[in-house]
Amino acid sequence: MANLKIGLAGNPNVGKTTLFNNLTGLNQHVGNWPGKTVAQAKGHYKYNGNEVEVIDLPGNYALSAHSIEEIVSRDFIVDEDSDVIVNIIDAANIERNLYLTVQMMELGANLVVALNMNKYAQDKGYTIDANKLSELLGVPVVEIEANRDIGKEELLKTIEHAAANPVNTTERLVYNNELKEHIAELQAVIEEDKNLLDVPSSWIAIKLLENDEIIEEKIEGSSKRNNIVRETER
Ligand SMILES: Nc1nc2c(ncn2[C@@H]2O[C@H](COP(=O)(O)OP(=O)(O)O)[C@@H](O)[C@H]2O)c(=O)[nH]1
Ligand SMILES: [Mg+2]
Repeated sequence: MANLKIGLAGNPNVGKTTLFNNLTGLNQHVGNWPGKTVAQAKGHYKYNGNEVEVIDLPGNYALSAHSIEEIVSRDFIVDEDSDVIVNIIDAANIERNLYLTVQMMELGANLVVALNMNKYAQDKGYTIDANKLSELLGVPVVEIEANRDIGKEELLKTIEHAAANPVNTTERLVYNNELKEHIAELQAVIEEDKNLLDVPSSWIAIKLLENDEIIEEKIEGSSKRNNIVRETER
């Protein structure tokens, strides 16, 4: 029986499955997500006496629930009692990749960032300061090459440490005071409808301020919709 559970998350084509194969080797099997037509690859590895279950999440650019893959990934982060989400980032496309990272932080995911494709990024003229990135995000950042064993031991150690020392990443996000107040007030109104709270109210509030259509639709069905819309537009 696994005593730790981790998810591999990131944009498409960043090396999630390569890392999954590297970590789990032949100890893996593919099925479907319960009730979904999306393939789910699960595997496990042993490290330092821990049996770690690994789930290769679908590739996403966002987590708004615009596709079944986004819903699967979001639900995994929100509902499954995973210990760590390993966010694989393509170092050559860091800006685009960090959009998803911030979304996972909005959901409070206990993140470890695995910076992949570093060689490729360097060839393109980028140098990424992993320490600085870690400082800015408030989560560990490990440089890896998923198709070789580079950074693997460090990653395994960091995952183990993060599992034992979870970080509430939502608290690491810094908004300016005015926005923070607006989010808090909007959260209070959202929380009046308990039916909405299958995801964190802070996340719903942020999505509403981004005019996210899926979340707006969700609010349409709420008994508190008028108050919520008024507070959003204030
Ligand atoms: N150069 C390089 N290529 C990699 C690395 N990791 C993965 N790739 C390649 O990137 C492509 C996408 O990898 P894949 O694991 O399928 O990405 P996923 O969509 O995130 O699961 C494949 O062609 C991999 O061989 C790496 O560390 N370095
Ligand atoms: Mg893949």
